[in-house]
Amino acid sequence: MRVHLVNPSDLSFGTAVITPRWLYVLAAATPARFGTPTIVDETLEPFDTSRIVPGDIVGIGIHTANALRGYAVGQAARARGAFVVFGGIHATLFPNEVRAHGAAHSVVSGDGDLVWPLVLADCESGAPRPSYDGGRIEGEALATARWDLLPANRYMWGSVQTVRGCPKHCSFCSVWRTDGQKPRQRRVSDVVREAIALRRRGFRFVLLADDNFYPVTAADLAAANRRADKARLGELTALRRERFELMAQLERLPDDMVFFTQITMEAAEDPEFLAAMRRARIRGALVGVESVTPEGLKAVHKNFNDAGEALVTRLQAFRTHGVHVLGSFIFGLPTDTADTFRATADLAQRSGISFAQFVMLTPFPGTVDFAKWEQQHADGATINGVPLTRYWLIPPWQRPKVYMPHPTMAPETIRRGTQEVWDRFYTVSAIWQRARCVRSLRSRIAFLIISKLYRQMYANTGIATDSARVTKSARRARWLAKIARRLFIAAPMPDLADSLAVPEASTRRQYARRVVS
Ligand code: B12
Ligand code: SF4
Repeated sequence: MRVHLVNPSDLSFGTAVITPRWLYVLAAATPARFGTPTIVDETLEPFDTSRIVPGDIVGIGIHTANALRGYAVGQAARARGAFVVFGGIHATLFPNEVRAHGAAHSVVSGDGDLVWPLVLADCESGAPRPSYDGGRIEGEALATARWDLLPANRYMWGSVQTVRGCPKHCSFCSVWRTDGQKPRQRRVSDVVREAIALRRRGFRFVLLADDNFYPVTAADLAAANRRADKARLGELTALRRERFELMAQLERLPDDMVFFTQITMEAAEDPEFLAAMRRARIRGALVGVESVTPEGLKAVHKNFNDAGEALVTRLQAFRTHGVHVLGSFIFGLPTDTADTFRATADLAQRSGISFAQFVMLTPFPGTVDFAKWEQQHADGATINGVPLTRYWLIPPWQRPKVYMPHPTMAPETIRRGTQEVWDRFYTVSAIWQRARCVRSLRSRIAFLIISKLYRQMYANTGIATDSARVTKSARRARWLAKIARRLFIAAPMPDLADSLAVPEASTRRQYARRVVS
């Protein structure tokens, strides 16, 4: 009885940028008696189902974008006599669909870390249950990934989660609903131990795969401080203190290590936090800018962001503190007009951000936007018999690119406008100008290659929908990735000591003297 863990993907590049974390977390949660799981990341190569023998267990993790491929894997695995178990955000949201389309014996909702051994034991005894609730477990219980199972020379960046959950409630995002609004921070020493394990294998770059690295803002603390009951203030201060503790420990790691995270723009108002990020070598952060206008921000329930010139100032604050910003912008908001594309491109260019992504508003299940959109389409519009409200079940090449009806713009106008902004932001001359943020010629060339790779892999605006274009685009991305890998991977440090992960209490005291006010 072998355990296979499969990360589904329609496209396989042979190489990938970031390690899919859930595979290595579930591998860690697999009890030793089941042997070492076979890990299959289809972004590298397709799953060879002939390796399955009857009685094996196939665990498949899906989000909305790869659900359909996951279902095909599930059906193939069941046909070969395996127990098929699904988990991940999409399985959590649509367990019945997963059973119907993915041939699942079992669907696990929520966090898999603690429930996975139980699922395996039930499969072993031949009686898996249809559903398991993994719940939202505390930060300390989140498993430490098994990086010893990583294949050599395939990925460029490791991924380590430091906190799960986000207190905000953006209308286009499902995280606060699935992972919850309470930040669940992992033990600092667990996080650092993972970073050490990755550096031992030559990984210098690590994505802190968090929902929001800055869950307690300066404004939250000030508001809690105004309350007569100081209990909340105590809780928030402790959470903040742990963030600083973590950053103080990251600072002690080999100084060629670089981290990247996701954060809200509010961190720009917190120079103490930004300074700690810089010391910890958190050199980059994805910041959800979303819209450059106040109306747009209101539409996505993101009033805590700034617009216009105040936005430029906030974004520049990151840069001043040595944190490169990957700005994330959304097009197709009801308040957008034909001018929004140009205004956004201009602002992105002059705000000092290093990278940007421009996504088209997509109703992801589990979000406020999805619920509204689903109601609007309750009339039953279909594509090849599949309801539009279940668009992820439509094969990718037939899927529309824009779903949300816009009051003034046609879908093609939004798609084309978005594509043009990507093209404009990533011309060689624009990238070269931005590359001045790094010093040496080598670093500037690296910046150019990374920018082009990013553009190639993530500008998913629908232009590359026919298979010839997809193949060409994949070939180019693979070629760029080969060059980029050399920039990211360093000589392994097998002797790096675990003792770099200092037990929390000691740093907490040092830190308390130094930082928290
Ligand atoms: C890191 C990340 C990325 C990285 C992924 C890198 C990589 N190779 O993994 C990058 C930046 C590339 C990325 C891209 C995108 N992402 Co993303 N990403 C994340 C993020 C922040 C963390 C994911 C992670 O590693 N979590 C840590 C692991 C351990 O947690 P987990 O995956 O949830 O797994 C746990 C459980 O779900 C469960 N589980 C998972 N699988 C399985 C399987 C089995 C069998 C079992 C039992 C349990 C189980 O157990 C695990 C351990 O507890 C999540 C936010 C989030 N909260 O998930 C968004 C998130 C997954 N991304 C999202 C989106 C929308 C995207 C993009 C579409 C964005 C875009 N517009 O381009 C693209 C899609 C790329 C693609 N085509 O696949 C959405 C997905 C929404 C949805 N309904 O599907 C999320 C939830 C963020 C959000 N704001 O809503 N992303
Ligand atoms: S978009 Fe970011 S800030 Fe908003 S709820 Fe999601 S994770 Fe939190």
